[in-house]
Amino acid sequence: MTQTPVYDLAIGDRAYSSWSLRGWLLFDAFGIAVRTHRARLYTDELPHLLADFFPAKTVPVIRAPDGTVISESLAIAEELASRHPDAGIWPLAPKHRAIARVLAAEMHAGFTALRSHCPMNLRVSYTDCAPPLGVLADLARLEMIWAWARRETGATGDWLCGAYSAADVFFAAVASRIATYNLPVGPEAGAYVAAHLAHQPFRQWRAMGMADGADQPLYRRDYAQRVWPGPQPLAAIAVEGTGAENAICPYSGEPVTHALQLDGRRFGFCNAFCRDKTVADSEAWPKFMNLYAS
Ligand SMILES: N[C@@H](CCC(=O)N[C@@H](CS)C(=O)NCC(=O)O)C(=O)O
Repeated sequence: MTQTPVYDLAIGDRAYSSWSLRGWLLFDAFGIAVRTHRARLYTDELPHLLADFFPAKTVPVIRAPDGTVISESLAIAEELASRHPDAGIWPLAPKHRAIARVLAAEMHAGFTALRSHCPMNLRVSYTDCAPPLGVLADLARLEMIWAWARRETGATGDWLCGAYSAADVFFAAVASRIATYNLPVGPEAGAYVAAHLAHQPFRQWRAMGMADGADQPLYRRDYAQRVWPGPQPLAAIAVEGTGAENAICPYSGEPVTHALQLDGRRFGFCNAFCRDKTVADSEAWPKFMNLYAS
């Protein structure tokens, strides 16, 4: 039996690595199969993993099925779009595609005040982070180019250039920062942020980020906290033992080794990570929700 060739993708901690989020969305949101390899940032794990992806020095980096190594998120977007022209990574209409490229490129190169004052942290949401003028200027610029993109492309739905595209991929981590740091934006930008927080691939990444290792102390801020402004998770909790309604894991089909409890029912999984990502946001996972509905 021939197997579908699969890409390899190296990423950092899902809760904190905003560029890794972009790399992963470029596969997941466009239905391109990928095998993910995760290393913890600021440890030897990262150079160790990157040794397999020479000469990359940062994540994300991918290895294509033909062996080519591609680093830099923008290059990954372009290369995947060339290799998968039907995936819809860029809009089809030339003008819309050009606008989406402008947006992604400006994000890739800029917004340094926002990026340094508000590093991505998907595990918390603060009431206020006292944004300095540079951050407010970055927000004003974002609102301006988002509105420009919608005007020029006639986009009236959730996304900037019509259907979800690489332009939106590049702003997913910006949306998360606006949510985490409760940054002041107008209603149109607020709706765009809400669309990202509700987008299933983003919810899945965030759920995995909640389960993906210990907190990184570097990202800790002592601001007052509020409830995450995106969709609220169902009240699932991790429980001891392997007793569950299902004998096999809804994701892998392997025997159950870990369990969660939801609405007084127990469901099982074949490893702690898949159990914990489901606890973090059960509704993000259709295979689990099918089991829950059965
Ligand atoms: N310009 C790069 C940025 C990648 C980047 O800075 N990645 C961070 C993680 S979010 C990283 O690998 N940091 C580890 C390091 O710099 O040693 C891209 O677009 O992919």
